[in-house]
Amino acid sequence: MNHRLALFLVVGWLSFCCHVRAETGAEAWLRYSSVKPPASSLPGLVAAVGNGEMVRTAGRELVRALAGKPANQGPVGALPNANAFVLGQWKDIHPLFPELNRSRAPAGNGFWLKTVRHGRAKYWLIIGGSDRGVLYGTFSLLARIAEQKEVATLNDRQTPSAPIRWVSEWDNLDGSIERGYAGRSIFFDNGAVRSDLTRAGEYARMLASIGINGCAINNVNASPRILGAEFLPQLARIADVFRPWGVKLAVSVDMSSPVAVGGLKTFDPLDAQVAEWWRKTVDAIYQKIPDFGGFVVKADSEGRSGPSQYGRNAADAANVIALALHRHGGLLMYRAFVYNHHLDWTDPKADRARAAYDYFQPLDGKLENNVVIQIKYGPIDFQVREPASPLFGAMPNTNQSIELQVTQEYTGQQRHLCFLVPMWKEILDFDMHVNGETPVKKIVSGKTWHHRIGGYNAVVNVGLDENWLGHPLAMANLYGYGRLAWNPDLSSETIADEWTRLTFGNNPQVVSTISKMLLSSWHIYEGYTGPLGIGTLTDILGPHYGPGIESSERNGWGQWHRSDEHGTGMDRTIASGTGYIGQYSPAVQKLYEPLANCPDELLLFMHHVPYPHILHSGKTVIQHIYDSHYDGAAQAENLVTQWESLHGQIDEERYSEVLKRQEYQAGHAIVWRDAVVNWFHRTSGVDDAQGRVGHNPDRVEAEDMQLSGYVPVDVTPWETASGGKAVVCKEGSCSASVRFDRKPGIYDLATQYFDQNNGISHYELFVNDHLVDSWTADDRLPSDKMNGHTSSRHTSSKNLRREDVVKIVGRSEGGEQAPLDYIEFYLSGY
Ligand code: GCV
Repeated sequence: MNHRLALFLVVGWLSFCCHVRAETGAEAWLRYSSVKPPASSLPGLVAAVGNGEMVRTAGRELVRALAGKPANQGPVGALPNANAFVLGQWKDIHPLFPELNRSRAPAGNGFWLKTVRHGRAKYWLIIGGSDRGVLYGTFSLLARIAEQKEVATLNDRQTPSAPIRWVSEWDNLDGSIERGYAGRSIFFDNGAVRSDLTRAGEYARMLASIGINGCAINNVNASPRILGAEFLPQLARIADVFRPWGVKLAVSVDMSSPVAVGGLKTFDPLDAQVAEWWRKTVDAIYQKIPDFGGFVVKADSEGRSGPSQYGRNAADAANVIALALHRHGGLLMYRAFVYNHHLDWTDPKADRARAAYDYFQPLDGKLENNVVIQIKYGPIDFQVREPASPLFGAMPNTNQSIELQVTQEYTGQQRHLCFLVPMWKEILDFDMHVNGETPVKKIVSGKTWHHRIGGYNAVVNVGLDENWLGHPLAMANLYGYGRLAWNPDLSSETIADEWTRLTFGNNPQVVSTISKMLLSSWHIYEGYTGPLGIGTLTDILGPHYGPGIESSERNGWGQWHRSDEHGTGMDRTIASGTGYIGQYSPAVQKLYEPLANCPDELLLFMHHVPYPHILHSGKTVIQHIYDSHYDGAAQAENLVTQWESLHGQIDEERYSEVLKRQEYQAGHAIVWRDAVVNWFHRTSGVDDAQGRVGHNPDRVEAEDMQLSGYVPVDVTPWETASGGKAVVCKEGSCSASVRFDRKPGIYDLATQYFDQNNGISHYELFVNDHLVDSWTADDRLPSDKMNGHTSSRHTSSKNLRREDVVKIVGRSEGGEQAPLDYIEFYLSGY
């Protein structure tokens, strides 16, 4: 026989069924824990046909998943005469199975899962259009088994929706990660590639399992050193651990590299020496890394160098690099995130949202055919709600890809649960109406305008934390991203269900509870952070985490919402505003331009309206702002209850890890709620129809308590502390006390304090001088000040009687002064 056929005998799998191990989250959705007794009806033989590295990887993965050790490994002459998995490329498999002769080959990186019978033997065929297809088919079959779906009879063909399915990591060479929330880089440390790349290999496996085929490993704010000659062998080591999993290595490059590492005097893209430098540099890369994927470029953006320095444009810049890559089949992903961050706030026509279209649309048709314009899903910057970028509909002669963000920069930084798949789907399904029915997913796949390339790139920013992204449930976003890039027609419900089964098992209560939590979480987060398309009302000038309502205003960054005493929202209309809406096709203009048509959820993105403006929902804008924040915070609290209902049904490790984060989120949602509603109340002067804003009958301000050592201080911005004030303990140990004067009963006593990252504080709660609870504020929240990033909540439960003295004692270490904001008493069960 012509083809190499390696046979693996899976031994010992049944004995693995009940093995209990600590769940760290490191295995993500590849736990294979439910690949068990249906196993008995599945074969114990794996036959890999062909010589490809990825086919061998796939064979090993099957054996690993089935919890067996490979035995009798090695070349054999013929198919086993017993039930077996048989995997390989179409060209290698179909000669072995004459009955397939009249069938179509799977396309490209697609696969075909098919069961066939030969005499007494039954074969589970995993047929790839390519080596990668075999790998993807194998993971798909394993997922089916793990989700306890029918696998006895298979006939499933799948083809990826788009050729580019990449991830990007914003890792710096020193090992830090821009907008990373799960530890340090798995690739770099101390200016070099890590010596131990085990995690990088594991990451590639995880990416392959969801069909990802490229990974740009370094920050788009790129260090030119990445292209230095001494770095190349190090990059090659990463490519080596990616290769078995079909993940191509890519890097982000800085436009000034010809000067910074090439020693040239210019990086003018039209200079012949510069072109030559890119050609030589790229040739050297391909010599060491023949399957190199290409470059990602951020230029003329947020202070990065770029072609504008020489009066050139993005096409000039992209093309010179693209030509160097083209000879080797490499791609140039040029980011459309180009805007002026010194915009004039006083100019009512200035609008950052217009920037990508204004800059790139005139370049349509001027880019080499291996250039891909990489467009963030919305025209601003990964906000909790944005419309689809108008640029998707505006470059028919250009390859495009959509940029999504798995790392939750503006959506809770993996301390808040925010499953982004429903949001991404709204964008991908949005019809740009540019050429018949043209949803974004069809445009970026290349199908609308018949481009050979196009697709997806998402910023992920996994780190060295064992569970990859910090919050165990945040991994649903990475999984969901890969699944959507593979097939954007999958529903959010299907993706949530799949991920939960693979990650937590098939217990129906677990599956339905976690799916429900995931599916509701984006709207919950949107509700208490930035409703009606106003943008995430976070601290734009800081870490983009907690509330900072006014931080976006009166500066050049252009993330404005222009709220004042009269009204709120950006006027982006053609008639009276910035004209942004005019960048869409006429059909989409009709949706957004007339106030009466504009959907509520994007109203404040498109229009400036007075607070009493009535929404389609029948509520006024201001009442919606109040209600959505109270509802959102209440729902965040309810996520805790939902999670608690799973106690005992999943492993204790991940249960406690998630519980801790959900409790934190519930507390921080209150911080968000109060900051936003109080800010709008003060600004608009309109009362909450339900009387909640400004009335907190259960709350006692720290500055109103009896203080010993503690002194009151103002907090900035004022809306991030109750009453704008807190108390701090400048030296030693201080206390704040209050006499309890409410109905006796069991109370939840919530202490609101600030947990800065420049010190540690210790708190003790006493009732009548008996120590009731104590805790330490030592989290690494992203600020060294008292503000919306650091405001935190600790809840204790206690039976209280009238006249009891409740006292909090704070003691500080370092720069954090055991700050207190308020305490709140809630009768338990209410
Ligand atoms: C890597 C936002 C982020 C930056 C990021 C930039 C980008 O502005 O806050 O950290 O830079 O987007 O996407 O280039």
